Amino acid sequence: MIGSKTAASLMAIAAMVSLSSCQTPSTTAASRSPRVSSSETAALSHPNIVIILADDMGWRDVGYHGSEIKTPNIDALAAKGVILDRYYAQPTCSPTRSALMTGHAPMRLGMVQPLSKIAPTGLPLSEKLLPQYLKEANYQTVMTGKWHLGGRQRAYLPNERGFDQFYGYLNGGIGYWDHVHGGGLDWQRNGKTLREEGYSTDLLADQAIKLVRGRDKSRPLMLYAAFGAPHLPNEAPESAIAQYADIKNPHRRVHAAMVTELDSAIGRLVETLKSEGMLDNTIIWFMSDNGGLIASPPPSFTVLGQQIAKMEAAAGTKLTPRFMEFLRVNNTEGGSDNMPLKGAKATVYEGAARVPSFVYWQGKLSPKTSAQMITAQDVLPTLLQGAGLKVPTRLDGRSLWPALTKAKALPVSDYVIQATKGLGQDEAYYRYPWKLVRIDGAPEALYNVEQDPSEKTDLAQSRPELVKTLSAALTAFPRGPSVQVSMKDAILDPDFFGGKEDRAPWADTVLGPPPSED
Ligand SMILES: [Ca+2]
Repeated sequence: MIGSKTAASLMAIAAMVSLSSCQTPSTTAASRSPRVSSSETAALSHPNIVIILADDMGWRDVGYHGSEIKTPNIDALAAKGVILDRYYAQPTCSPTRSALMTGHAPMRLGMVQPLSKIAPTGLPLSEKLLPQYLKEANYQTVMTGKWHLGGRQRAYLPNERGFDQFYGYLNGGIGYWDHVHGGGLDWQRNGKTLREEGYSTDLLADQAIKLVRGRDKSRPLMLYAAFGAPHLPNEAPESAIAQYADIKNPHRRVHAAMVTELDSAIGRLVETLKSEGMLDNTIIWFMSDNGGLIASPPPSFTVLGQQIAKMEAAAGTKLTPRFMEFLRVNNTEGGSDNMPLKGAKATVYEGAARVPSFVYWQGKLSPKTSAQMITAQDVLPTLLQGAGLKVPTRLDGRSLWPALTKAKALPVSDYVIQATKGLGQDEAYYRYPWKLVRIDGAPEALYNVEQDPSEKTDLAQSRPELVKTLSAALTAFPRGPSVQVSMKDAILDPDFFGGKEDRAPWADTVLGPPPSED
């Protein structure tokens, strides 16, 4: 078998992409509905839950982390909420989404890399997902945005996994205007392909707002707003890009515009929650799904040649020009900024996993910055406790809700991350504040990420016993069978984000019985 490790490396090198283009915006503001009294929602048995997920937003992509990017809506909400200064996602999309939805470590589930569009399965069907827990408590469960947990069989789709409503796309990334992923239109509502005009960030916000306004007011609402920004391709309205004319790097300039568009969308959504009288009974959790993508320094021709030869040998096929273009885009067009953290998306350094996040609940959570380490696998149990629901036992994550409500540090589960930026499977193991970094071919490194957030000082030589302990724990960590495709398949049909359609829409090629009529 071609090493899933090497397949993984390509998928992750590849985890992103498309050709940059700048087009005109098409923003449609949804019409306002009459104000609803706050007593209406306060009468609900449990609070509403809104998860706002950004895609590939780096540490210094938000204003409140000192970015040059303007995010006034995000900043205002963060300032009134509990800023999670040590929130950790996974280094790439599908692993983080797996942890969010299940409360389990993605490695246990075999979800260790971004899922290819041609992967036949996805997040194991044996898992119970967050919306399924919430439906048991009479929640309405709606999702807008990017799924990326399985899109080839109906049983893996959001509508089959606990969401009453789904509007968005199944795969890793789409063009912001063409809504295409890997040669197929990837835009749908509840399994039915949609051909809509518009900038995806705006469309997703419009739909989230519509679902909030149209909710059943007698039941609590769970909204999973999984925005696609600021993931590649770098595409934003000209008017948004014009705000950043002073940013010289063209990729950073468009990236900044994409983030500001996302911020505006979040502002509109929060304003809707406010006008609907929901804010005092709604937990809002904002987070990025992984660290930012940054441009890699170009390798020398010698190194590049060696890397290509190694990939081709591992995959058993030549790299195609199309795949080379895919690698070029992913390695050169990232416009994020993770400083002062080391590394970026698809590495196992802090810049890949430590991301912006905060929880806001008007009148219930006092504004503060929390130093509590909290991870993507803790979100499910933490939210369930916050909503007054039973917290399942035997999850990898644990509820850290008391750390949000009180100034109290709680122990966090050991945390494993994995990524495939190189040609092997890189991994890191956190036993906070310690972090063991294992990168294929190199000696294991040890960092104290509390004291050394930039991972400058490798303490492995001075703490050999600790290295041994953490290394054994990492080796012993349960590993589910990978659900990823082979490296050869990934090379022959790369996951371009945006571009021309060369096949049927993804929603039309899902295997299984058709969805019932709305
Ligand atoms: Ca992502």
